[in-house]
Amino acid sequence: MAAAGCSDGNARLPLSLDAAKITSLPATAYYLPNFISEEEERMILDKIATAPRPRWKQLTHRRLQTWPSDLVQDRLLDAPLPPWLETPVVSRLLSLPLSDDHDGDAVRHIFADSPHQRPNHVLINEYPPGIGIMPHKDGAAYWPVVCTVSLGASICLNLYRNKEDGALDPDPAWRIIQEPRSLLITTATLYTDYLHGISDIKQDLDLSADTIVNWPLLRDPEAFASGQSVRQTRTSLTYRDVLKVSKVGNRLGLFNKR
Ligand SMILES: O=C(O)CCC(=O)C(=O)O
Repeated sequence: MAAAGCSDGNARLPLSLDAAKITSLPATAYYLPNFISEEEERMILDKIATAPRPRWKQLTHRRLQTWPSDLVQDRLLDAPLPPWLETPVVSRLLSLPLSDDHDGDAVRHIFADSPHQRPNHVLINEYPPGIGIMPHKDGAAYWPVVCTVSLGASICLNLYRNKEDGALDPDPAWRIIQEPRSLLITTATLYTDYLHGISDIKQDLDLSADTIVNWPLLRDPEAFASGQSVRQTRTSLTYRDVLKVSKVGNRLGLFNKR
């Protein structure tokens, strides 16, 4: 992957997202293995760990934080993200051109066409070994671009499709390895037509260039050469643009569309 000059420790950004495209998928997705540095990863994990306890929502096997807040009827109450979720991730996302040929024009980034031209919401999911997330779609609350930064450990994300009768095909159509410090961007029909999920297993298996669509883009494919990867706790940040945002002043009068 062509790397632009980047002075952020061991983060390495391509010149544009073109170079990071996962070419064997039916719609646009990008994988950037070195999106943040180890130091940035440590800083973000530390902020997550020291967030006030009520920030955590405990599910049966997994816990999550929602920033700046939960959605209410698919609406977000207008509030900034905390600085540690803005920098470096959002600033870096907005600095990355979609394509090499922008010819001196303003950089068109991945959120250029979204309502707020930037992500305004972050879900933080923590996955202990053996725990995943059921196949699902993210629904109508968001612009159909999801930017996922992985922290702490690798995990395999599965993309699923429905069969002709509408039932979920339990065999993943595609599998994507997400290494720590990587960025995965999924868009378009990958958002609207396909489901995504993570298996509840302690080891990801059958990993190879034939089974993993982003194999050519991995930072360290050698780490998966045995075909197996033992899970450790992995934390993900998913950045999205919530379509409907309400101003605080309209909280009770619900809701001023922006
Ligand atoms: O942790 C991930 O990579 C996936 C998270 C996810 O599926 C979601 O937030 O909807």
